[in-house]
Amino acid sequence: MPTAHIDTFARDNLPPVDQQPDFLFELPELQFPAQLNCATELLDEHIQEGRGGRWCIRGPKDHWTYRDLWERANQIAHVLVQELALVPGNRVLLHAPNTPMTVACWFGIVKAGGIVVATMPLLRAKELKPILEIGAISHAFCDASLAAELQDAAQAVPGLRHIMLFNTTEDASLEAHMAQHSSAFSNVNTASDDTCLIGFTSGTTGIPKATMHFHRDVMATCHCWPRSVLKAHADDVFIGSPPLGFTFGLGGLVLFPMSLGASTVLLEKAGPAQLLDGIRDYGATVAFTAPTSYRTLAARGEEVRATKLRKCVSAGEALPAATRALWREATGIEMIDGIGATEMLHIFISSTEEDARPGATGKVVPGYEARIVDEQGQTLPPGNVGKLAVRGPTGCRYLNDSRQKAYVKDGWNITGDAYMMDTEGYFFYQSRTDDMIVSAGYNIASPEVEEGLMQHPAVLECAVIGVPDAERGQIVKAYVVMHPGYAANAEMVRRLQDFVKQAIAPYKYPRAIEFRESLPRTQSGKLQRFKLRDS
Ligand code: 3UK
Repeated sequence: MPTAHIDTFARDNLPPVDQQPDFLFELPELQFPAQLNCATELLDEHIQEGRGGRWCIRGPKDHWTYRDLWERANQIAHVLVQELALVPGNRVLLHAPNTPMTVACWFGIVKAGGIVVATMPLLRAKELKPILEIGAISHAFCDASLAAELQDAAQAVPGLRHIMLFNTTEDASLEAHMAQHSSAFSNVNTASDDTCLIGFTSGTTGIPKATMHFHRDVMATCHCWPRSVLKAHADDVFIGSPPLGFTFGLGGLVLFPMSLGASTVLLEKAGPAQLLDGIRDYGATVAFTAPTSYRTLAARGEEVRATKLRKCVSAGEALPAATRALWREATGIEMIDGIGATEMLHIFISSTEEDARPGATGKVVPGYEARIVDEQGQTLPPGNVGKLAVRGPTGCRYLNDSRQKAYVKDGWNITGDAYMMDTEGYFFYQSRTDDMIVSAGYNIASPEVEEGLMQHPAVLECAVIGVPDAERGQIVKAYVVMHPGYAANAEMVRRLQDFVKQAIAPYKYPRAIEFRESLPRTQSGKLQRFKLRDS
């Protein structure tokens, strides 16, 4: 296929063909042409078809139409090509909170044939440095408020030639440069299998893994889950908390609304309280956030009921049945749960509100296939717990990484999750395969114990791990954050233990319970059980 990349780094570092997953393109909407630039599809098309005057992105400071975004993205593409000597295929770091300008940079980079590497805003120099190195990043756009950490990281990375700051009044700002350029730009005619984004995996230990995604992958995610499960429309207003450096946020807050011609609300700070304010103030109808955020917001159900919110998507972590029920009772809204992964770009198992089953993530999203396999990769019959294996139009391509062989086996993506599929094709999350606790010979999945605890009114959040024990190998230990107003004492420990014994098989109860003020989480909101293990 005719690549437009002059800098062939991404293509040169793709996993060998025999280590890549199978890709499925059976659906009619997945017939991609040889040349495809996803920025043209998601942005320019709206202008050409007369929708330029519709709202596209709103935030506390800016309200932009599709045309406003298009003009700014075009100017940014000119700055990259004419002033910063970007050639197609170069990697551009995007280090900024969720703002309209961040999205303009995203599209400017993609229009110019560059590869976006978007990062979590709170990353420190120490975490940015390996990203700069692994991605061989040549350019960076950075919100001025986050410049110090990036500049610090860049000192030891000579390959990073240009850092341009925005959201500042300095003369050298990106905005000042943009003002010198035309608001029209002719998008680079990339191949549908040219890489346009590299997503770094969030939050676990060790060296970050860089996942490569093509222009066609971006469009495939827009054509699959949003159409068959989310079913939003052009008049919906999207909102949510995940950062754009996390593909959950990029899809839910930018790609999906734009693929529909809908509008999106970007909040720089999106804790539960700010999210509720945003939902109310902007009339948001579709929300994307993590299970704990819904759990906290459920306490303000009456206020949520008074808004226009109608669709609530939960992903990133397992959604406990208790949280689904709590949210429905508090707000009247049935949640849409979905499992996605950075390697897969977005959600591949999920279900609509009508098909939701408590405790199940859902069914496989049309366009994807999923099965449960044993250690040898053999398919297990329904009702058995095993490893989740998936394939579809998107899949794992680590950038020059030996861990590719662990994620992709026989063409299937092995997500690292233990799941069970029932006879109707519903998939039930058990745990991460490495979060299985083995106590006195029993397999105990951490989330199951957490779910049992969470049904107790005193428990705001909790995390369960296995800790070494001379007699049992491991015992179940729970870290619990209490709702305000409950006493964290020995009596409460006993009460919680008794409660869990009533809720699930008694042998799974937490033999140890420790109270905490908060739990360690990644910037994408995921519980870091390994940090508790090491503590
Ligand atoms: C876990 C879930 C149970 C699961 C993501 C939606 O989370 C995303 O990507 P990550 O690479 O993590 C992937 C892993 O997270 N997980 C995610 N969603 C669920 N477990 N139920 C869920 N609903 O262990 C998975 O392997 O950070 C989520 C869209 C895009 C994403 N990147």
